[in-house]
Amino acid sequence: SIPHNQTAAIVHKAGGSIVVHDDHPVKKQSDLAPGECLVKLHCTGVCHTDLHCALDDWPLKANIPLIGGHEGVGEIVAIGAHTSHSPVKVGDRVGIKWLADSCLNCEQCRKGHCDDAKLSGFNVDGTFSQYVVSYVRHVTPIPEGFDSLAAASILCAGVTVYRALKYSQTSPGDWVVLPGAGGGLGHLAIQYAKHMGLRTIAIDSGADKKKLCEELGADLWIDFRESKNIVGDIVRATDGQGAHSAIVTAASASGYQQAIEYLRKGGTLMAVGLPGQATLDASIFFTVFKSISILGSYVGNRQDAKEAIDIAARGGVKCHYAVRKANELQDVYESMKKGTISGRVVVDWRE
Ligand code: 8ID
Ligand code: ZN
Repeated sequence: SIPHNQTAAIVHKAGGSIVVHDDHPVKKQSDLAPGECLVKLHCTGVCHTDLHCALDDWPLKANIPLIGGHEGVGEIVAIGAHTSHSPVKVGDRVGIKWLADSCLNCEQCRKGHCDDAKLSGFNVDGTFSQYVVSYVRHVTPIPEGFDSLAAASILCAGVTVYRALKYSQTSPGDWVVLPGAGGGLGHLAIQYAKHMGLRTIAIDSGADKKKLCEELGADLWIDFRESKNIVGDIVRATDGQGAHSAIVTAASASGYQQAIEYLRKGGTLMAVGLPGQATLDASIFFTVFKSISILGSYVGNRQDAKEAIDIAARGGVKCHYAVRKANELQDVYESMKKGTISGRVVVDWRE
């Protein structure tokens, strides 16, 4: 049966720390609107986006008080009365993504960029709680046999880098540079890139991330704190031509520097990491002269999610994660600020 109260991790003021409460109300089944479902979460990944929202360092503002989290996996325990044509049913295991719901009516929505989007852990409560209200049209079914802890971070980190690689204008055998390669998004980018037949140059810092990137099959590792000449290192590794694409998942502006220099002619910069205040500093001359494409890439659509999940469920990509408890979330944020987390952290709600 569904309890009245639950554990939830809440940020009460912008820039404040996460506080865990045991008495947060669970929405009653009778209060669910048509199209809404209640999901009992198994677990949730922790994305750097959650940290940006808690720190309030973006130009767009999250709802405060905030329940963050947008990489949830759990079981549907209730569906709102009068929900018609639901693609899912009670008992189904589903994933919760950043895009929680969209209007399906506006021009931007038809094109995949709804103006009235509900975003998990941003303007609607996210997955840092034992139960979350979600939407039957947008939850992502998780294939049988695909472990919840392993699936969680595919729902944001995986989908996002899969989509960015898909639109990176590369072909099998091409070189892709991955600044941020040792983080949550980046370590999955190495694997999806390999899966697509690309050759990878992983850029990040520290012995742990180096080990992880090399184990995941990065063709070249560059420590951005140690290298004297990142552009030179990349150009040398790519037959003097430069890389075909860069997928920047660094959470800082520094990860974007030099990309125009180390891309070859016709290369593509995919902007993914979201420092809130920085601007892109690119040489206009060389962007034109080298016919460089600069593209922003924002999560992925429901089809991208299905494709990214299917590849991971078949074992083509594996999230490297450490399991932590809800009351450790503030610690996790401190480590994320320092950049000391290799891969992902997943909070297990079943413990
Ligand atoms: O839809 C989107 N575009 C989307 C989706 C999900 C997340 C964007 N994001 C954004 C997040 O908001 C965040 O800004 O992507 C960024 C990375 O998220 P993450 O992978 O969850 O963060 P992380 O695990 O902390 O990894 C970031 C890595 O970047 C490295 C760090 O060492 C860390 O491993 N890094 C930094 I900071 N500066 C670097 C640099 N100059 C760098 N790596 C290379 N060069
Ligand atoms: Zn995310």
